[in-house]
Amino acid sequence: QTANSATRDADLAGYDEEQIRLMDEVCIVLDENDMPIGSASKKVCHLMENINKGLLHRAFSCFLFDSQNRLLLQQRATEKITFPDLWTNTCCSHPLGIPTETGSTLEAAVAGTKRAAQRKLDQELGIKASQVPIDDFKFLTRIHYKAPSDGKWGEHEVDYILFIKADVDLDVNPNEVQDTKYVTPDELKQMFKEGQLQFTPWFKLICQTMMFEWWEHLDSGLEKYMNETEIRRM
Ligand code: DMA
Ligand code: MN
Repeated sequence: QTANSATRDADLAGYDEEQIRLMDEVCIVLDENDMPIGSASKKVCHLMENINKGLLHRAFSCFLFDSQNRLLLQQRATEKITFPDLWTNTCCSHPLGIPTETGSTLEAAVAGTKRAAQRKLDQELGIKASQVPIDDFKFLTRIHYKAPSDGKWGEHEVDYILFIKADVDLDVNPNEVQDTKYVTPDELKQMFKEGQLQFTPWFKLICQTMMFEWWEHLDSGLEKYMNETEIRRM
């Protein structure tokens, strides 16, 4: 460990050791137009004191559907430092500040987020890369949003929305995910209506806007929603 690594930091005292270690990951720092302007640790990128000064980073949100078009949801582990215990879409994380996951053209950036999604579907849910081939991911659009978690931590991201249709075998990592559930659109709407479960802010934003329309077009007409160049500001 280096002296300035996240593991030595008072901000992280008391959290899960593995999640503390992951705060050393290198995220891609962006300008408002999603151009990479540098890099910073996951920890630095998720502190509200930095977000409030404008610090913005790149992320992805993956939505995995089975062959019956049911969406796989996950409930985040209690160990997560940001947004613990909340229900959300299949898998979210950040492309890393490494050549294979960074990109300054939209095309290269999309390719990087697909690689990151494949990497994290395995790390969080135990889904092997062979079941989620890179070419099967579909890029829809980018969402720029900001959301506090608990006052100290939060998100401020340009979030790449990726869809993939695949029947997969799960081997859930309990340090990341405490529960999973496949849902139909009606079942998901019912979950929101009942108000018993708590959801992440980005998943709520996406569900309140485009989610159900995209879902309806999963098997026909999704092309018209794909590869949007405009960043949706939410
Ligand atoms: C970060 O997700 C990305 C979005 C879109 C919120 P996360 O907190 O699940 O990232 P990680 O799994 O890397 O901790
Ligand atoms: Mn983030």
